[in-house]
Amino acid sequence: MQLDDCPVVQKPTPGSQFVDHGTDREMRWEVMRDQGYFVPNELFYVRNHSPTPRIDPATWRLRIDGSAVEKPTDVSYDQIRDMPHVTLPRALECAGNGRRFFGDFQSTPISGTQWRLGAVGVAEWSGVPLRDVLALAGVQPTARDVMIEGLDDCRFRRPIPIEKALADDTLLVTRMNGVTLPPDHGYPVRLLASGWAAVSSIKWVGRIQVADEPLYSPWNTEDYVLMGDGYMPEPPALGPPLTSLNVKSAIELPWNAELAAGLVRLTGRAWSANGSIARVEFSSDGGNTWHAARLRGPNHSQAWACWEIDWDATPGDHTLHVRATDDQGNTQPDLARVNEKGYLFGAVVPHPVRVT
Ligand SMILES: Nc1nc2c(c(=O)[nH]1)N[C@H]1C(S)=C(S)[C@@H](COP(=O)(O)O)O[C@H]1N2
Ligand SMILES: [Mo]
Repeated sequence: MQLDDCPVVQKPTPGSQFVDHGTDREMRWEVMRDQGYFVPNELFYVRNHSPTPRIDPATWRLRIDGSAVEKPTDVSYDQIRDMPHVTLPRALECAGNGRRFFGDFQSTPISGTQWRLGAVGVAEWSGVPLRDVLALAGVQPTARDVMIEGLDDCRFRRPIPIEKALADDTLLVTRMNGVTLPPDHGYPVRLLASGWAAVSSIKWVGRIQVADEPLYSPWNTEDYVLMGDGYMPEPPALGPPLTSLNVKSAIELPWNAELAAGLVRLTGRAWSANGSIARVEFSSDGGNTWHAARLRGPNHSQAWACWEIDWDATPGDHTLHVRATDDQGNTQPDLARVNEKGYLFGAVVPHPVRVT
């Protein structure tokens, strides 16, 4: 097969907007500077374990089966589209976002996609609560785990506990930012597991298995589990499977940005998987003194808040630090806790700039 016939990612991802990590495309944070609250679909990061599949919605079916359904059921795209939808602003963030910094700033480099902070985005997701779709097959009270399976080549799949599957804000999504879900983001239907690492938000869903026993896949036993210092194995999983994410922030500037001396308006965003943002602080002296940034616009829980601050930039090389705190009292630490796969880098990130 020609490479052109089977691009990993279908949408254009020019180098001015994305960092190409092979199977993955990282959003360059500077592209968000003049954007509104949501990341436009064209600019949204992509994380693919195998190439974006082409799926015909006319023949697509969602298969719901397993030991805890009353009757195995096939659901069509039209059926899902006709069900009542809800729309939620939510961040989607890769668990490995920031992995590169374990090496860059903590001397513990970890293999895997070397993201800086661009494996995150906020969109307005419209979908049907998963529980309403599961109800078509009848869920028994003994249900325990729900495996969501994708139709990509690797059949990417990962189970979620029944409580998460039945939550108000766990959706089978058909629309992203007001338009039909784009192919790279899971067309025709993807899961949105609000507040959880995006690995649980399975794209191109084709099968959902509801079982009355624990379910396993490589992606909750070997990958997307926390391993190493202090994390205990949970057999057959090598460590606790990832669920919720942490609080983070980013500056809407290129890495090693070149700035003109004088008053500079710095902008960025801060986000938390566990609430809304309470405050954002800025330091240009290595964290000795911190200054409050202003929050602007919406500040939705489990999405993000835009911030800005004016900085009097003097010629030379500088390191800028931003530290976010959420309304649950979680603050970005100075160091991230190391784990073997490099997930959950939530520490304050030293962002280098040059002022001339
Ligand atoms: N079917 C399928 N779903 C998937 C993946 C995948 O490779 N295949 N990647 C997961 C991971 S690790 C992430 S971070 C998000 C990325 O979603 P996006 O590409 O829409 O940004 O999708 C998740 N869902
Ligand atoms: Mo991810």
